[in-house]
Amino acid sequence: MTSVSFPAGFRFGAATAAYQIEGAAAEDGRGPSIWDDFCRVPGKVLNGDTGDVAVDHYHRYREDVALMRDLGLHAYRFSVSWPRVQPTGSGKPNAAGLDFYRRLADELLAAGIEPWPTLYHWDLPSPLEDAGGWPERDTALRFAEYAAAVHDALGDRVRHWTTVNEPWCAAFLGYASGEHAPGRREPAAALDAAHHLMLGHGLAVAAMREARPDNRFGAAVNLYAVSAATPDPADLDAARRIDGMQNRFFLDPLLRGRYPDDVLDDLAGFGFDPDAEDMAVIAQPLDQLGINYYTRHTVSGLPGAATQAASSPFSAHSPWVGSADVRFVPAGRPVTDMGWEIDEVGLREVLTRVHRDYPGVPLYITENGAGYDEDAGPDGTVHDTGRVRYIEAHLRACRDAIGDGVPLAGYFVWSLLDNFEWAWGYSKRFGLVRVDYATQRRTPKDSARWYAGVIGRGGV
Ligand code: IFM
Repeated sequence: MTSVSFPAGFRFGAATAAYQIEGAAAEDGRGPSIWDDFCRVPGKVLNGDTGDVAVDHYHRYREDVALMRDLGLHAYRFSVSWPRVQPTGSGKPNAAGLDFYRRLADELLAAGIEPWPTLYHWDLPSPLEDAGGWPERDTALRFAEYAAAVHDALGDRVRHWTTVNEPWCAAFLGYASGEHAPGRREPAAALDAAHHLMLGHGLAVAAMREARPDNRFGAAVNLYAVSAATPDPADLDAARRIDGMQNRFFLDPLLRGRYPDDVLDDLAGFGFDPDAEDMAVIAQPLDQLGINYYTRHTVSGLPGAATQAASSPFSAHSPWVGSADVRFVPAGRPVTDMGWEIDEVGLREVLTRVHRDYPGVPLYITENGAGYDEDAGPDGTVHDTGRVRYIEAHLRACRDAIGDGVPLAGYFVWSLLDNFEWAWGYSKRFGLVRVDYATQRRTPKDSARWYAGVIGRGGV
């Protein structure tokens, strides 16, 4: 294979999220979140796992930053736990919570690593869910206040801000299929949740930008390549619908200030009637758009089509509001342990499509990586060739997209560390670094050493 280099200034990083790694669930004033509650409902998370301890990053963040420095990471994407900063979801911030993120940011900066916080990676404070959660407009207002408080504390040392992570998951897995917290199965409420997540994003960007116009603001959306299983009109329409709900339902409001007409037509009957005045708020100019990419959806609208294995252990209900009858069809590519087909061509496709249809925004891959449950040797080493192959192929696709003219400025591996994989508990491992959950011992996998080489050379 030929070697490829990335342009000077391209940022290589790795990503995590608070509930998945921090632990310390009841320390220093942290309040409960919907994930703390959800994990306690029997049958919601595999093996009854919880994020109570996770990988204890709250206490081991110095060791983890040292690992990042050894890898040569340019940037580290982490999320801020809302209930650590505002234990009840509103009101005066908890000083101990803000202090943790200040210490983390300072440790990163001292190691020469840029901190990239995300303000919402799914851990809504429980009292806000008790008041109705994301389907309630007030949650968006509370989110903007919380964002402003974190930004006020860290805006002097943190330049790149991501508001919400994967609003599709938060809205549709959380409120339509119920596979994720808070576990509700109310399709119409899920649509309102999605709208309010984007409204919260817009309000937060406006507030933070007013305080520090020189900071950079964006959101992170999970985008998929979408293909029709066959040229049959029913399959082509299924692809339009899934692309509509997964990709355009978020990209159009964020970058064009409106929902796609065909998607609104598909949703007739769900009472989705977003406030027209919200659209300009949602469409704040973005300094960066984060794209999380893992796989392609191949879909069919034909009743007899084969269906792919479920992507969550508890996915009996559909997250596809308005398209529950669409089938997800195996296309025969190799899969990771998540059952997700490996398709790096889809990443190039997504990047060139976003650049073509929504031009002018610097793009970052804010997540990409592979879940494999590899065996560790007695010394903790893991020869994770599958992960190396996955990341290398996707990095090459990124470089191809840059060659196509896409303004892609950075790439973050998901994830730095093995961690709590939501409904799958600790059964799926995405880390560059192996964590022995019994001892919390960290051991860089082969992929970590390989990625360090990529960063050192500026290419693969
Ligand atoms: O672990 C998750 C992350 O929290 C959000 N994006 C996808 C990852 C892998 O499922």
